[in-house]
This record gives sequence, C-alpha cells and structure tokens, in this order.
Amino acid sequence: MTTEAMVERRWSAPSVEHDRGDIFSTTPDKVDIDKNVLATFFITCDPRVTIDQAGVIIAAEQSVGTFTDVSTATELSTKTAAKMYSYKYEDPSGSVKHSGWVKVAFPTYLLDMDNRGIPDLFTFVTGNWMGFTPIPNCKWIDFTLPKDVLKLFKGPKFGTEGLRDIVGTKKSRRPHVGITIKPKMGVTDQGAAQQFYDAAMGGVDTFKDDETYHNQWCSPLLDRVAKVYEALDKAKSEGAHPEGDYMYAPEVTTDSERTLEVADKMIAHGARGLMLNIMCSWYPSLRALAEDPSINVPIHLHRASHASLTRHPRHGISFKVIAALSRVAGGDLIHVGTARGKLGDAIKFVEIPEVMDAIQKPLDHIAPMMAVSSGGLTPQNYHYSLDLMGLDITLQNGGSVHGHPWGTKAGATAARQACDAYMKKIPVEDYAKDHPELQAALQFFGQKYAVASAMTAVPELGKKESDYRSMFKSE
Ligand code: CAP
Ligand code: MG
Repeated sequence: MTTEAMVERRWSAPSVEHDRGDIFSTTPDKVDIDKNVLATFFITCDPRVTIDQAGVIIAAEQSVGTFTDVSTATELSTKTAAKMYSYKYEDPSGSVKHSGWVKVAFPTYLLDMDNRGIPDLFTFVTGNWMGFTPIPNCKWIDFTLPKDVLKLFKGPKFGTEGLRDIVGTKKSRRPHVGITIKPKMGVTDQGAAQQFYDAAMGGVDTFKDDETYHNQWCSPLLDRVAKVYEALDKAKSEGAHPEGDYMYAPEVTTDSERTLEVADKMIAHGARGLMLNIMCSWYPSLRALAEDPSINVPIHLHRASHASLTRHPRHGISFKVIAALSRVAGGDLIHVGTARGKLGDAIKFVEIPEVMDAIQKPLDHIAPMMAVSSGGLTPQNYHYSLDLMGLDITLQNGGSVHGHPWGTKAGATAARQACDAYMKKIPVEDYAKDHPELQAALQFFGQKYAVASAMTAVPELGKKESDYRSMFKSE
C-alpha cells in the first residue's frame, strides 16, 4: 500500500498534476491563435515515455502544473493552463513513439511579456522542462506570436530597406559587400582605418569590427570610430561609393547596464552603425538599443557562441528561433551562415532557408532584416549563398579580401566584381577573364570552401533538399 493511499487528502482542489492530459492537452481546432503563443519542440524521450505524454508534462510544468496535485491550486490556475495540441512521431510508421515533434499553446494571459519582454517568453517556453529527466534531448525549433504580443515590439528601425537606403542599392537590389577587420587582434585604430580606407576604395559597402575586437589597448574604441569614419569620408570625397553612404558598425557588446551609454558615446564620435553580439548581450540589451530614440543607426547582430546552443540537431534552441526573436526585438542585420564556407553543417541547407523566411517574411508592422552571410566566403563561393538566400543579404568578408594576393583594395574590387557577375548572370570564371582582380582571387583561393567536402559540410552535388529533410530533423 502506497504512503499516499495510506494518508487520505484532507483538502480538495483542482488538479494540476503534470500528467493530466485532460487538463494539459487539447486539439488544434480548440486553440485560439490570437490568444496563444504557439511553440514547437523536437524531443527525444526515455523509451518508456511517449512524446504525447511528454508534451502534456511540458505544457503542465511550463504553466501551472507540477509532479503532484497541491492543496493550493485554484480554479484560475487550471484556466491558465498551457496545452499540448499536436504531436507527430519522428518514425513515420509510428512504431517508435518516444521521439518526434510536439506543439504547445501558451495562453497570453499566462505570460507577462509587456513587463518582462522576451526573457518572459524564454522562461515559459524553455523553462525547467528542458532539464526534465524523462526527456534527455529537446530542441525549441519554432514559435508564433499572436498580434497582441507582436504589438509590444517595434522591430528593426532600418531593416533591409533602411540599409538599402543608406548604401544606395534600393534600385539595383544587389547584395551588399561587407568587410571585417583582420586579424582579430593586434590591429591599431589607425591600422583599422587604413584597412577600411583601402576596402572602400575597392568598392566595399559596409564595415564592422571583428567580434572579439572592442576597446583593446592597441585600438581605443572611440578613437577608432573617429579615425575609421575620417578614412571612409576621405574615400568618399575621392569618389569611392558614389551610389550611397557607408556604414561602419563598431562593437558595442558590453555589460547590459552600460550598453546604451557606450552606444551614445560611439554615435557622438560619428558611428553610423553598431554591432551587438546577441548571444552574449541577449534581448534586453538589443531592445534597449533598438527602442531608444537616441539610437538612430542600424544594429548589426553578430552571433558568436550561438553554436553552443543551436548546433546539435536534437538539443538546444534552433537559430531560427534566435533570429526571429532578434527581428521583433529590433535588430537590423543578423548573421545567418553560408551555403559554402568554413562554418556549419550540411543541415544548414534546411536551416538557412527557414531562418531567411523568419527574418524576411511579412510580419505585421515588423520590418524585414538584412541577412549577413559570413565565414570563409570567397568570390568563388558567393553564388551558392546567393542562390540559397536571395539578394537581401550582405556578403561579409574577412580573409578573402585582406588575403587577396594583391592586398585589401584588390580583394574588395574582386568581391564587387563577383557580385556584378552574379547580377549579370555571368559565371564568375567567365567574368574573371577581363577582371584581373577577380581572376587573381579565383586563382589564389581556387576551390577553397567551394567544393563538396567533409571539411566544409558541403553536400554532394545533386542531392535534393528533400534528401536533407529526411536526413535532418525539420518538421
Ligand atoms: C569571418 C568571421 C565571422 C564569422 C561569424 C570570423 O571571417 O569574421 O565572425 O563568419 O560566423 O571571425 O570567422 P572570414 P557566422 O571571412 O575570414 O572567414 O557568420 O556563422 O555567425
Ligand atoms: Mg569574425
């Protein structure tokens, strides 16, 4: 006889026990999408637990439930219960029931996003359950915010169109060419200004610090901002970039309480952009910047360290979720990966189109973001990323421009020439025949990060996306 059976409860209260499917699950037709935040998870449970049971536990634990009924439960608590409303086994035959996708609806009156913003959403949606013993692997892969919640956010101040306004590509719709300081360390502020002057004279559109480069002894941040903009304005006065203005985004990532103060100082020193590492600063810092009237420049979001959270196909948080929330929180540009380059896994052929959709699809009053493709990009492999992502991207270069055999200016020219080749639908090898800088770049970098290989997670040509869909976990 169990102890519980031996001890009669001397109270009656509505049940909140986390395996009560009658309370914590429902059917899709009963979910009011205007009154719920909808979240999708990919879970792998202990084989003794089926995903529908796990889905009920997630909904319970993340709303009002716990492992036992409690005498303190109220009618209101059961009314605010989150509910699992759909599940699908990974194994199409359905014989394996402990891994697959579950969808949970979180009633908006359960949440407190108008006071706590995105941290509130994370606390509810990812919460404690991702450490739940019977669910060893779990990944938050998608979500939908109802209009009432979206209204709480302003989104990007600039986004794709604002960036095109600045750079002067509203008419041409060509991709932007961006440059990063290299190497990441040991470059003085004057050295950074010189790199960017050369790149500007070569035709580059946008500039940014490298993610580890902030206020080091050899390159004081505010001096660097002033010197770089002096160099860019000099290039402009010498006829470079006639189509539009320049944006250099110095690194503003710092402790959250100092972010706005540092940003204001950088703008006072001439900064016409800011770079924030969303993974290290997180959403409260981004929103503070994006929603502050004094911050009237685009915010470029880097994502260094994202792979620690996003890379495992069965556990963590998908980068699609991170990017989609960065859009509502007000980021103007965000790194999304490359079709061919030095980073990422073959799963990117499924993930990147999903991320692009999340940051550029119509979304009420929330402007689309500019995507940044970066990491081992060379003029030889641009077209793979442009084919996969479209033209509203910035091709962000480091090594391939500063590593050009003729130096930074020629590297920048080769980068622009490769873009022109793409816009004119001329194979880059053909276009290079009468564009010497491009020719030199193609000969120098050859097929580095441009061919199918294990080293670069580039898939065998001829494999269809559906092949990867079945290989990789996308619902
Ligand atoms: C690229 C880069 C970027 C990464 C970020 C680097 O340099 O500057 O930070 O691309 O990765 O430091 O590696 P190269 P992601 O052009 O020289 O490779 O865009 O995936 O977030
Ligand atoms: Mg970098």
